Amino acid sequence: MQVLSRLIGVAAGAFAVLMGGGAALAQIMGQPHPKQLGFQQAATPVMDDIAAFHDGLLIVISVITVFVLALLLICMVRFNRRANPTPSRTTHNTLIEVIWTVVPIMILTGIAIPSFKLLFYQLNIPPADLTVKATGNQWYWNYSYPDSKFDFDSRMLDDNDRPKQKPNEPRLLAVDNDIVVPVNKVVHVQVTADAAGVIHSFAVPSFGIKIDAVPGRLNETWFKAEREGIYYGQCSELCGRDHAFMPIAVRVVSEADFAKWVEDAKKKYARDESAPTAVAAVPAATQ
Ligand SMILES: [Cu+2]
Repeated sequence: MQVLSRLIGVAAGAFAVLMGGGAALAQIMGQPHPKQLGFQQAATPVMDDIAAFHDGLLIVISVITVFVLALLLICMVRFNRRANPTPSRTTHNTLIEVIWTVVPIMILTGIAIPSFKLLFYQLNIPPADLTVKATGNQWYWNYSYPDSKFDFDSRMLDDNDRPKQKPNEPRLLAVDNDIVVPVNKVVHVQVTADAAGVIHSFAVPSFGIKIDAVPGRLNETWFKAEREGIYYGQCSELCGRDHAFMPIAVRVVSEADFAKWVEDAKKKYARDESAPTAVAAVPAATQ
């Protein structure tokens, strides 16, 4: 299954390159495709494991469903009133009862062990190479790089701006300022929401991350993107009017490109420390 979805992903990517002809288009890895089956192509080890676990469960579910269906059909055909006019009065069979208790327990345990392993893998954050803080606002994201001391807003490009600024990027997913991270590095993501705002959710499907952004609370997750490219996600908590229009775009670049971007970003997003902040300038009563 996973191999198949990989092949479909690669084929779709190749098709996109042929049709679009742009290098920038080939870079777009994490987005939905028309007629997509299954998950978006995995870009992190966590998402690889989620996809493998999902595919394994699909096999278990299918076998159980076929087995139960077969039992039902046998009952319907062999034990209906016409085929079996005088039913047996059997009520208990110890061996069968033990089997139908023990086998499901074994199946559930077999599912639970890899499931917990995967949960711990997701939740135990390895030593981080980089920290990014994502703050959900109504209705855009703000990303802060505490190591480099800058932050910036990231807003969706509308139908006027996108064709001008990022024509190769998908509608409703392209943003003005991407999160930029280095490839093959552990990125620690702190997630919260504007204190006066509502709950959002930071989710990037091809990274296998989805975590609530709650006002007054700092949640955290991590990812290690293993391939360069642009990966999209969306706010995944119904957060109000423009919930559908606060996408997330993560650009995974080489380490050298990341260092260059950080230097540029420090200048581009520099703040005048002496200036009053926007929050302080607006009286609370007007909000
Ligand atoms: Cu939201």
